[in-house]
Amino acid sequence: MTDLSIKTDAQSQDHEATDGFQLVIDALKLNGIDTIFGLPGIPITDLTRRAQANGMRVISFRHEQNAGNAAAIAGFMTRKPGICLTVSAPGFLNGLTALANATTNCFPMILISGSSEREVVDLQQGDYEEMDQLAIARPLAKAAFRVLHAEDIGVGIARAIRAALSGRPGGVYLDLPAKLFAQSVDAEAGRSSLIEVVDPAPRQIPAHDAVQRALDLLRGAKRPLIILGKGAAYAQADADIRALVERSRIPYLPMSMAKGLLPDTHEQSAAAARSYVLPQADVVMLIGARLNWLLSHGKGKTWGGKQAKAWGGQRFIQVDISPQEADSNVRIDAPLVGDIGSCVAALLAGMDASWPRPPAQWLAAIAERKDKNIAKMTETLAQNPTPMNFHSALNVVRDIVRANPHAYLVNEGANALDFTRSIVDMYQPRKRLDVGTWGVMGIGMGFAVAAAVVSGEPVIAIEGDSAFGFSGMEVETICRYGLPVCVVIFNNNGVYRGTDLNPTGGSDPAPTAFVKGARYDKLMEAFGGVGVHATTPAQLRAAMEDAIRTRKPTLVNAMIDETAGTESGRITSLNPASAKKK
Ligand code: OXT
Ligand code: ADP
Ligand code: MG
Repeated sequence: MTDLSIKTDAQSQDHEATDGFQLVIDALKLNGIDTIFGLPGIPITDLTRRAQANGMRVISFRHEQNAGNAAAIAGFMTRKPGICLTVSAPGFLNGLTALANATTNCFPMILISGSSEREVVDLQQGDYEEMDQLAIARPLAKAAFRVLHAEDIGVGIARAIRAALSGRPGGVYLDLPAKLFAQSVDAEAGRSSLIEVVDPAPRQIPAHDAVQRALDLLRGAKRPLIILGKGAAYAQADADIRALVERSRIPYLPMSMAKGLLPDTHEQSAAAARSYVLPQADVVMLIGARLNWLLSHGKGKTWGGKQAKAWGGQRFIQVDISPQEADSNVRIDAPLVGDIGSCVAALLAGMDASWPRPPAQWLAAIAERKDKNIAKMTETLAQNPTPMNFHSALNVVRDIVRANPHAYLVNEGANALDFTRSIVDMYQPRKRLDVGTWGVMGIGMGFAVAAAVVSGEPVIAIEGDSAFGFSGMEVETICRYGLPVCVVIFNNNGVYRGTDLNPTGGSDPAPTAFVKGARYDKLMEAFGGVGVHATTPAQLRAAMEDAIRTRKPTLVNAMIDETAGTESGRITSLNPASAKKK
């Protein structure tokens, strides 16, 4: 540790001095971090002001959870940790859900919270916003650190960056007590205490024998399948991943946030035959995807169950940076541990011109299922019922995204999520940002703000009316920063549907029902944005086209048939009541 004694105000006046506020800003900037998502207040108000004065972008939110979600998705988009800055106790807790969600999703972010004085907190003497934040954050973060002395700020930020980015990315908590910010130190000594992190996400080269094992298994497959997950999207190895899929000619299935890694219209995409390929595939190569609930844990009916056992069961290859991921749910026959860029490059190097084409029968069977499903979907999308339903509205969104493949698509809800995922094709990597591993509501406006701020591209947010409510106040933030965000609310008057009634006949509404015909568009108008009430696909199309063309903050209140949704969207089977019925 460099010896930097804390100076009194009088001493500081003698030579050039710096302080904790400045060192935090300098340490972030030195590491190429130019944006802070946060919410000001004691003790970090001046940190936000001075960061802005120092040329950083400071995006100030209305609730810390949304700032945290913005930081997390900025991390996913850029492979630099997104920074969320909050005040102590309540502000910290508001940011914590986003931190835990980032860790769960393997997104790199750093939650920096101001905190109360250690001496008072530890004796529980009732300080302003007293809370032992470090202890609370630790189990929910990949790592958690506290800095007590200004001379350690450089180390603290460096450790946080390394922890967030290296290996499996995740959320990191950095605790900065109020007193730290005002500590004054010699400017030169302060400068030299900062660390520019060298190679924060070191490549992890897979072992040669592990690559060979994976290739051998894949080569012998009769019905091979590749599953691309959001880890593959995060890795930014887009060209090699596409080359691997195309050279091997193996059908692939994109997980939700891996859509667009190859265009969804790619002939090898098996997305439209999902329920056929999962149980039928004999060798499955997972690239940056976990065998968690979204993949039915790699077992049971979705995966062929007893039927698959009869022909020897499925074999798995798993490409992942975490050595502990393999065997978490089922046996992994060929774990390939390393960063996806290096692993995919090594696999490609082992696939020469003699690589066998997957059996024609397998490809033909998939094509048949796929064509059937796509034809069915095309027929449904062509209908124009009154009132508008999810399909007729999404037919419009699908066209708009096809015409604007550079636009980001943020998506949350239940039916609003599930229908959008299967209907709206994505054409470019990392453009679809959604509820992720937890299926969490509330990511919508935070993700939309970050996507627009980080990329400058237009953002379309398709939101269930319930989902929107979790972060809806951030439309003010969208207007304040003049962001090119078009929020489309699929307003079906409630959670899943708008038709539920109170069984007692009492005056309280059913728990899932909202105010009917609510005018969310007025909320956007309140802050100077464009609000549109759309009851037909034509109105929705016009509004979305205008929003993309003008780049004005827009909210389209798209009225959807309140009877159209199903309980929990596509995951009805996870409801305890449905499980009991089975
Ligand atoms: O193969 P089959 O025949 O099966 O068909 C599949 C594909 O082959 C086919 N397909 C295609 N066909 C043709 N063409 C193309 N291109 C094509 N592509 C696919 O379509 C089907 C479906 O394909 P898919 O989607 O790939 O397959 P499937 O089987 O669905 O995949 C399984 C899963 C598990 C991978 C998938 O379903 C998935 O990713 N699911 C994620 C689900 C999820 O995360 N849901 C969100 C959580 S629900 C619930 O928890 C909610 N809450 C509670 C709550 C939460 N979450 N958070 C917090 C903080 N508090 C509370 C709440 C409050 S949702 C919710 C609000 C809901 O109300 P809203 O108003 O917001 O929303 P509405 O419902 O709209 O009212
Ligand atoms: P999905 O929900 O799309 O299936 P998951 O979040 O379950 O994706 O899985 C992502 C996986 O990707 C995690 O197991 C994580 O360890 C892994 N991962 C993330 N980044 C990399 C990387 N650069 N290289 C290798 N694996 C990675
Ligand atoms: Mg709804």
